[in-house]
Amino acid sequence: MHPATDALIVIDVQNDFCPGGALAVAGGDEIIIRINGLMEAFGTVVLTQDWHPANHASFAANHPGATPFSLAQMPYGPQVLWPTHCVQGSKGAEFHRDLWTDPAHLIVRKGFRPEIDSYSAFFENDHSTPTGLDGYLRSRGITAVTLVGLATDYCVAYSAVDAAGLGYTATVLEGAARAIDLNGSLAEAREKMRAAGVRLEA
Ligand code: VGL
Ligand code: ZN
Repeated sequence: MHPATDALIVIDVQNDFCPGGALAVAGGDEIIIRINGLMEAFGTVVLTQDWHPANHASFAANHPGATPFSLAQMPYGPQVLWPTHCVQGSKGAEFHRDLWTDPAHLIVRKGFRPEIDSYSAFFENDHSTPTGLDGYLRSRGITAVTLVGLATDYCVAYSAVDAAGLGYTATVLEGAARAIDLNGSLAEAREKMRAAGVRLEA
């Protein structure tokens, strides 16, 4: 059992990020058994859910002529244009059926504003609009977070870097996460996490 000051944050274990989904991450479903087991060892468990409206600006389909996985310039910086995924209320946005959701104390939905994406569980992609998770954890006396889920190089990494920047001890369990790895994004994300002081463990 981890101390009461530690929280487990399970990032985006949703159908669309698992095999067969719209933005499938290789082996995305392999991590679920381990994540379920981890939940029992933490006094605070938070799940996040990527939750986009159909007109979301991160979808290539909403940029005429753009192909999925190309880059667009947004007011807040470069943004990868993704295949349409995790549309609010769709099957793809649901948690994978094997993920244990009963122990979750809080479910954070993110990416619901049409004009801005949110990889991190703490801040949207402008790096300044808060999701409220920091306030929740802080007011419960949490000082350390362990992050797992999908995808290692996007939502997990962004969340971990923000957690470290906010002063939490942040650990990513890489064996309980899987990456998209688009154009070297995994190596880049690991470098950014290390530089931010995130602990990378197996
Ligand atoms: C994610 C790309 C787009 C993630 C979410 O959960 O890592 N990646 N939306
Ligand atoms: Zn998304």
